[in-house]
Amino acid sequence: MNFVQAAAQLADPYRDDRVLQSWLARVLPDEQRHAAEPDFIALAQYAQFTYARQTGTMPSEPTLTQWDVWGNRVDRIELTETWREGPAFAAKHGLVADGHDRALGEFARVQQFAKVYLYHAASAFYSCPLAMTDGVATALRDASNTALRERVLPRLLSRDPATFWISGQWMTENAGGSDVAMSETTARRESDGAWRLDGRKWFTSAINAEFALALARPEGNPAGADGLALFGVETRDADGVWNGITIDRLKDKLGTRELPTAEIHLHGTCAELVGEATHGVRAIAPVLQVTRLWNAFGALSTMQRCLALTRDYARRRVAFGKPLIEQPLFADALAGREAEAEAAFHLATEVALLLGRIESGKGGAHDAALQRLLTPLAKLWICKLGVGIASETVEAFGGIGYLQDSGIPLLLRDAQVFPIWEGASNVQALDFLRALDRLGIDPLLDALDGWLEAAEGVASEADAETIHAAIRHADLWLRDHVHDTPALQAGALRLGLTCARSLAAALLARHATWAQRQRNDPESARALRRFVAHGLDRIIDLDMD
Ligand code: MFK
Repeated sequence: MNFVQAAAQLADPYRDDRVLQSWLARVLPDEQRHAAEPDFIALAQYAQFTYARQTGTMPSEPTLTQWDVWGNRVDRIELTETWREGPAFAAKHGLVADGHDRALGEFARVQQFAKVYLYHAASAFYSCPLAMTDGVATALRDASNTALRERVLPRLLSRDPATFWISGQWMTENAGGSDVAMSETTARRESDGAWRLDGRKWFTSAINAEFALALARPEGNPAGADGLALFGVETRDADGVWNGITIDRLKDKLGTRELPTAEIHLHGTCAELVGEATHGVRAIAPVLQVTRLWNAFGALSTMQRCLALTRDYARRRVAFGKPLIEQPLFADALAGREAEAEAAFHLATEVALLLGRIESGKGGAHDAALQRLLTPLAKLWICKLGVGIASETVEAFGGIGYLQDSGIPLLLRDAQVFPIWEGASNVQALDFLRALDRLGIDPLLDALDGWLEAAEGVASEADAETIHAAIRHADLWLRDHVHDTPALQAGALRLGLTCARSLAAALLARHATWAQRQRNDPESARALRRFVAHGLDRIIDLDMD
């Protein structure tokens, strides 16, 4: 009888996730956690259900039918099963609504992002339009076009599948993925005051959205970012007829293949100004602040899935006389990845906590500065880490991990979008410089000191000193290069990675101290030691003369 390897099973992503459980116990008040728990459990069950459903099969993909049999242009999209389930599931479990629910107070974002973390890996990237919907809702909250706001916002925040809308964000054009100021789409005002958009949008996700925010340049406005304006577009009328939109094709992507990302043309598309007829990039920035945090949580969710599957497989797979998990080298490498993911978790969750504090009115200027500085750091480091861990997961599964129907390659192909989606890592690094220019590094230094103070007694003095030394180096490097823009920009990624890792280490140290003292749990402290040993400082002083 030939040997057949038992397949890896997915452990309960809620109950069996030590890192999530420990963080929720520290941060979310008991009463609120109790109220949210049925949703957390339902999300975890859905993750296990979809994992079992997809095992051994290749996921289906959306299809575009441009013409009907009579020759009418219809541009009809057929969605996959998980995507058809998406709207009802997301609305019912408040994946967008929670973040904006004032009744949840300062922990609205904590609760929401705990759900995002549980849902993303199960969602076949339905999390993408939810991220956009959340970002667009955030931008619309302050829109001066009250009629638009009052019509659209309740739909984006609806918990009722019958009224829930998802939104897209149409920024990217052929000329500008990163350099959005190059956008070519134009906006003209009709004699009756209505706005019409003409142009081509090059990466619209998801094209089945009912609403979108789009950048376009009103006729007569100057070139550059300030000459763009932000418009709201309802994509179809009540009969499902497209609003002057034709879908040229669906993108043939490396991953995220269940997500219908389209190239479209706008032909006199009816649109409404969100606010003023200029400064569209400034107006869309709040969308980016939110969607970039979703990116980080998507990467965390992917890492959690990768690590959970690897752990399970390593218990089942025997090689050289014992399970892989008992092989010192395998166990060491896995613990290293877990430590990285745990530190990343505490960075992203701190941003979610800060966002909720600010939006609920509980956070002050220091929180706002910290949230602005940490968001690009979380996006750039955690999204890159997600690719690394997904790649290591393929390797951990060996030959099976390289086979499509194991489902493991999908994790890697999907993860590769994180460092690209909503601004590549270089854009994040430069955005970090933009934020530093306005706010300085002091909010980060002060926060790090506070977190390490809270960690005294559990984080070793040597680890605390390594963390301090890395951030001091970042501070000194910044001062040395402050008047040398090319050098500053050339080193921005290294600076960003150094700051992200140091701050994450300090946050992990703070949490490890709480876990040790309140739960007698030494695991986070062990993770901290490993994480610090991997090295925090990524700045290399290069003499570029
Ligand atoms: C899920 C899978 C999806 C399917 C596959 C997807 C594949 C990828 C598809 C894509 O195309 S993803 C790429 C999406 N594109 C981006 O994320 C944009 C990347 N570029 C940037 O983020 C630039 O930094 C940005 C366009 C936002 C600004 O660059 P500019 O043109 O140099 O503008 P500028 O003058 O620096 O900033 C304009 C204003 O916005 C300033 O405010 P003021 O007018 O008050 O001075 C900035 O402070 C503000 N701003 C910019 N970034 C901000 C911000 N404010 C807050 N937070 C930020 N992050």
